[in-house]
Amino acid sequence: MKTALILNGPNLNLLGTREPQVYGPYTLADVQALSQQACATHGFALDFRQSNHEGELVDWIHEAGRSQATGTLAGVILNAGAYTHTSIALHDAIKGTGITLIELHISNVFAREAFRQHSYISPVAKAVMCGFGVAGYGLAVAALAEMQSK
Ligand code: CA2
Repeated sequence: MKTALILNGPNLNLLGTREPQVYGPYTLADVQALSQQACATHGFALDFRQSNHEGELVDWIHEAGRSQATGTLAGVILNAGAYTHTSIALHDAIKGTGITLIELHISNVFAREAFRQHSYISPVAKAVMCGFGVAGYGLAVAALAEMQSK
């Protein structure tokens, strides 16, 4: 069974505590539970992580590159949070490892402030999803399953 690695960046541990009009009422634990259900449906093991530290996210992408090389990884779903809009380090890590990666955002970043409308992740992602609320996590797992047969 291959693993879907879901990585969450800064402040996503605060989900459900503020800004429900933007991100919904759900906590990150709720998101993990729905991701677990989607992974069970699609035959993946789930590895679900969150970090507020850019370097830790970079290290996890390197780890994903090694797992992809050994054939144990289905791919990565990354909500890089605000690092999406700032991190050349994450861009370089994704490009350098060549991992299959879906960029995910809970909100529609294109309907928000101008600074959220540029992503350093999109050019090195296989696909980009945003604006589906936390349901996007389940949809991204389904998309990862679809990509396996390609
Ligand atoms: O829409 C998304 O998923 C984002 O990646 C969320 C990031 C934001 O910086 C991106 O532009 C879009 C922010 C996550 C922080 O979420 C919070 C939730 C509740 C309270 C405080 C922060």
